[in-house]
Amino acid sequence: MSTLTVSLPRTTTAGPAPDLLDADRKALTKKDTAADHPTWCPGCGDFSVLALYYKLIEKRKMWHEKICTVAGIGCSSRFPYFVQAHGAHFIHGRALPFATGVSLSRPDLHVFVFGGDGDAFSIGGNHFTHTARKNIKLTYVVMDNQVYGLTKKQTSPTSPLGFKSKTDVWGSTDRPINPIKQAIAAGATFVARSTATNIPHLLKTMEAAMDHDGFSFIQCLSECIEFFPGAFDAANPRKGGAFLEVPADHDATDEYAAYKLADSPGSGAFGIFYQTQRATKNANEAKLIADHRVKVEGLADWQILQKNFDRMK
Ligand SMILES: Cc1ncc(C[n+]2csc(CCOP(=O)(O)OP(=O)(O)O)c2C)c(N)n1
Ligand code: SF4
Ligand SMILES: [Mg+2]
Repeated sequence: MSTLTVSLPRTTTAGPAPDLLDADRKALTKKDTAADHPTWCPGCGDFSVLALYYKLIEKRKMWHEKICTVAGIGCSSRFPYFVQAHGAHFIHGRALPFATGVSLSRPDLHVFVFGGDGDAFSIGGNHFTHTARKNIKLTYVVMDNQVYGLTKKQTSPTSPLGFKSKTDVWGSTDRPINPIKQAIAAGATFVARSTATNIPHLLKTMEAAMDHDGFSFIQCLSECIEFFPGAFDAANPRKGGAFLEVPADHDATDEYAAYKLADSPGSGAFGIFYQTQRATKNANEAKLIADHRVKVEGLADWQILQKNFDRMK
């Protein structure tokens, strides 16, 4: 079990003067948002995802005090350490409930969660389902390398059949999950796939995800060069593979069409499979609170509590 680490941004030259309007502030560059030197293996796919997060912060002019970067445990989940902004490196598989609390209590923040396939779909599988169905406003990028990297090669829920690892020395016999189908079935309102090897595609997908009002999920293929090299060569033109985009005529509002498209073999297609609008829990809760405030207007906090206790008698 890992301990919670919360990071706060250091003061930077790009920090706002108290009377400066957002429009007058200079976009944060990589220099302002990069923290510790990433400790990933040279060639790990996770480097690209981090570089694009810096880019996204700069391009979309997000400010330190408006970003929250959350992760669980794993190589990919080291992410918040490398970002100079508010964030937390939380318990294995529990990044989503932590981020849910942040998102519900601070609607003014951009909440991003990064993690691995084990973190998301094994130990954190239940939280993935419930965060999706509740439609919490946040962006979840799962850096899927189809293996447990940090703990040095165990089978993960996305490892292919026959994958040899420390937990399956003769090859995995368990059918892997399909994260896109899982997300659609759980009720996610934005479901996309991208890859760390296609920079423009991943940046575009991250932008679309952060603009979505609800739970946005990206399955981002990210190669573990150490324990599953070559896993995504079939989708990488530089390695002789083919990068297939979601067909232009795909109707992303059609849940069944999205599910069917996600059923394609191998790494499948890349792009937005499904996107719909449904009230977020953030909006539903905000309305509940506002409606209740009207009923208790003029009362002190202790009087509201007293009323509640009286009702329970
Ligand atoms: C409660 C708990 N159980 C198990 C572990 C050990 N553990 C740490 S990371 C990890 C899996 C990481 O795999 P993944 O989420 O795919 O991330 P990757 O390292 O591949 O990026 C496991 C099993 C832990 N830290 N805490
Ligand atoms: S073990 Fe794999 S996932 Fe972890 S840093 Fe190295 S290449 Fe990346
Ligand atoms: Mg992994």
